Amino acid sequence: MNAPLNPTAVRQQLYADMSPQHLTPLWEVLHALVPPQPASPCVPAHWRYADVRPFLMRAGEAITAEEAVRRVLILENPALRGQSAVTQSLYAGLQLILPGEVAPSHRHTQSALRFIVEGQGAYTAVDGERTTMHPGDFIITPSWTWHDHGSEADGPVVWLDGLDIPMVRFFDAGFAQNDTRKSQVVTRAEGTSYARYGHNMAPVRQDAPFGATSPIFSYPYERSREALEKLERDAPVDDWDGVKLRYIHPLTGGSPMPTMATFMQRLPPGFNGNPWRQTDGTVYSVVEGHGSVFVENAGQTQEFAFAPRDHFVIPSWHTARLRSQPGCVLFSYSDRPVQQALALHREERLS
Ligand code: 1HN
Repeated sequence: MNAPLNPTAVRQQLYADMSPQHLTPLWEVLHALVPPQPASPCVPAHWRYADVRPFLMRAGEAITAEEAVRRVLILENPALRGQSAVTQSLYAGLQLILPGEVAPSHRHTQSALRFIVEGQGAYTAVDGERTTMHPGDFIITPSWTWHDHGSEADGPVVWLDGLDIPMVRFFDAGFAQNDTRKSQVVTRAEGTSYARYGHNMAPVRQDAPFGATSPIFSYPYERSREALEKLERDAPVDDWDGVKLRYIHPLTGGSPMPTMATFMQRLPPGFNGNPWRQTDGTVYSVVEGHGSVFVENAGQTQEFAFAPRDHFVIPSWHTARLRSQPGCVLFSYSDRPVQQALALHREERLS
């Protein structure tokens, strides 16, 4: 007579026998597949500029921009090492260009944003138009547009690159090409796009030249700063965000890129914000001032005390709050437009 059947043994035998057919029982993984709420594998992380900058400068001695194609130190989420990802959907890196260097022209379907962190006088060229970089400027490279960078500055220029690389990889939808030219031929005067699209006006007979991506390549910090300062003085301050605005595609009012939303906010002096959580994991670049972000997940709270040019990431559905004694300015980006298009985005404001 056979021994009585033990259900665990029966199941283990079933799994082992069907495994060669690439079959797996759902009931063993169901809970992890549809968690009651987001359970991001990402962790909160903080990159102090004082710690990162020496490595950027060493990279500047170790390799030229041209050899590297893009001389970038990737900000990898500590829980996603090796994946070139700061969240599950987003990439972040700090790029260095030195006087006289060129980062050669290429194009890809991944969209990129540049947020200028240090130095000025470098340029990026997009579709034949150059834009000079200044700290705090937010610059766009639309999907599938030729772009190269160069520097006629007298010192190092560093910017944050934000790309949708993990998202495009997820969809297996990426294409890329190198240009035959090192630098693009300039075909339009600097500032043309901003004059056309950056003044609450638009051409009378012309469609959006980059479709879903904003035709404004560069959103100057001067303008954003001015708006936030005025609102901080003259309008109510939000208890969660301080004074916060989103950047827009001027012809649609939507996000400047189809895959990424960008924001700039000012926390007034003495700001002690309420906590919130949202499904879009968000990367921050500290523009001015000092402060702290408190990030809580599963009962654990971490504090990151930040300074200008620092970067930090708040993963999906982690509860966060911001505090600043002297006041500060923060730039941030996330995959919110994608989540909104898919009707997945959720935000909860707590008190
Ligand atoms: C890229 O093209 C740039 O153009 C920066 O500056 C970072 C990371 C991965 C793939 C392409 C750039 C990038 C990148």
